[in-house]
Amino acid sequence: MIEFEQTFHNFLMRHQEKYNRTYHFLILMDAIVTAAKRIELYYRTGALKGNLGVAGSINVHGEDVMTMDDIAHEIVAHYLDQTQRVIQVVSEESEGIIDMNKEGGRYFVYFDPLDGSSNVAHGLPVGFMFGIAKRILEGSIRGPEDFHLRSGHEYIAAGMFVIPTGTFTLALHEAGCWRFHADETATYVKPVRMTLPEEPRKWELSFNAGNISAFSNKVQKWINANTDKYKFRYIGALAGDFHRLLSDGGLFMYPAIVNHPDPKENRPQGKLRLLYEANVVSFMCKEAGGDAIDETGTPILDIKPTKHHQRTTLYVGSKPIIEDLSKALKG
Ligand code: AHM
Ligand code: MG
Repeated sequence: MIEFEQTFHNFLMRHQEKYNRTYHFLILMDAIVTAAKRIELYYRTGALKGNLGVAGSINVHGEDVMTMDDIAHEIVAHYLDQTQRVIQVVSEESEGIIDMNKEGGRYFVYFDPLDGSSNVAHGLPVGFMFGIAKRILEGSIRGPEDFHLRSGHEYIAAGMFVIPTGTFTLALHEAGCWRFHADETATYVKPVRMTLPEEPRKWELSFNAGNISAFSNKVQKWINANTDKYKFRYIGALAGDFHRLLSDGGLFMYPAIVNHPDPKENRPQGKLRLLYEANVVSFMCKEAGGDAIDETGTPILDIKPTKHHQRTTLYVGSKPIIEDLSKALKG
């Protein structure tokens, strides 16, 4: 007998039916998966075709190089627009908010089409990360759609592809965090529910250790008191680092840079972007039983964005570590 794995598409269809929802979300997710596969294809052959260079350089065919970031952005924006289900998107690679179907669309999509840019030149893991929020539908107590930027707790789903590994993880509002793998036909299959392990044996710490002396004194103190307890891992691409964390537990952080020897290099708001980086992993982490805060101890998902490319500090991972850090940061 042939053994069939459940496909992502079937998983999602059953999810929508179980919760009495429409198929519009299936159409949206189909576009996102199609875009991810196409980005993966470009990424795998990028070094050969000269697509992993910097903008302004010339590839092996003597053509101007479009950076992988631009290619990835164009792919995602194309497939999302085609669905006619998307109201607006915010992409890390576009300065402005991009309007799509403002009248008839149902979803807002916030995405970073190729996160982890320092890995690109090496062909090492990068991420395509996205968060999805929904239109205020007619009859809602909140009244008509006001196109405000959603906080993370208003997302209905968030996910990431770790490229080029063929893994896809999606969290659905109050319905868990699920991982899929691409099979031989490039179909995402075999849903596995991801729950952060309670047992601290495998917990890992993940942050750019080269920045330690530039962190605040409170953060440095916490690090000094805690690093010996855990293993340390850092891929340098949030999707890759967070992918490990979902299986092994622990903490990923990108603290504020406040003590840099060159004050111009300080980043008191942190480096990562709220809408399509921090919110995405924080939403997924919550669905996997974890938590996320910023450096003031505010839950990441509660932050009300005021700018679409807003940055935030980020501490995301196993609940006991986040609780401990929260005390240390507020103390
Ligand atoms: P990017 O959007 O320019 O790629 O920056 C985001 C990335 C994250 O994926 C990663 O966690 C972090 O920046 C790494 O930064 P650093 O090189 O400072 O450690
Ligand atoms: Mg990014």
